Amino acid sequence: MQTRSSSGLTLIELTITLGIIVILASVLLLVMEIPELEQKARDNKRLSDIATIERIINEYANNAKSFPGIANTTYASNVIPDEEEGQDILVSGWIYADFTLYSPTLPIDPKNTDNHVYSYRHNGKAYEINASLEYFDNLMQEDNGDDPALYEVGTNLSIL
Ligand SMILES: [Ca+2]
Repeated sequence: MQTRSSSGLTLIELTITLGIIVILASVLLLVMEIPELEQKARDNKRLSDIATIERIINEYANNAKSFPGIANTTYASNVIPDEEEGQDILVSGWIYADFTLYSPTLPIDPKNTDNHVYSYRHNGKAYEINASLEYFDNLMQEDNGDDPALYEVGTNLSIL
């Protein structure tokens, strides 16, 4: 016959109860971390996309001897530019240029809303690309750009 402890629980029952509490606590912690993990994942994609866009712009500029897009025009990844009349070029993404030699697509922000877009502008001499990060605030503050709320890369970070 099994003897009961003074509290009414056997050691096995106590162990199982503690085990269940530990599992529930772990699941709760994991669920609480999911939004943060998703923000991190989107930011990692943004950092990789911006590096890709920078590569495409540099390859285009090296070949064409001019930066892609119309000078002093801001392009955003949530707006596809119209192919303008009289200009017979294939617009292959959100920057008004033909990138087919350099990339099949031009990356867009994983959210691609007004608050989270990639943007690009050049002035004929230099260019800047921006992204809005959700998690890595330090990268936006330490990129030497003029806006601490944007992740800025390029050859002149005061164009945008
Ligand atoms: Ca800037």
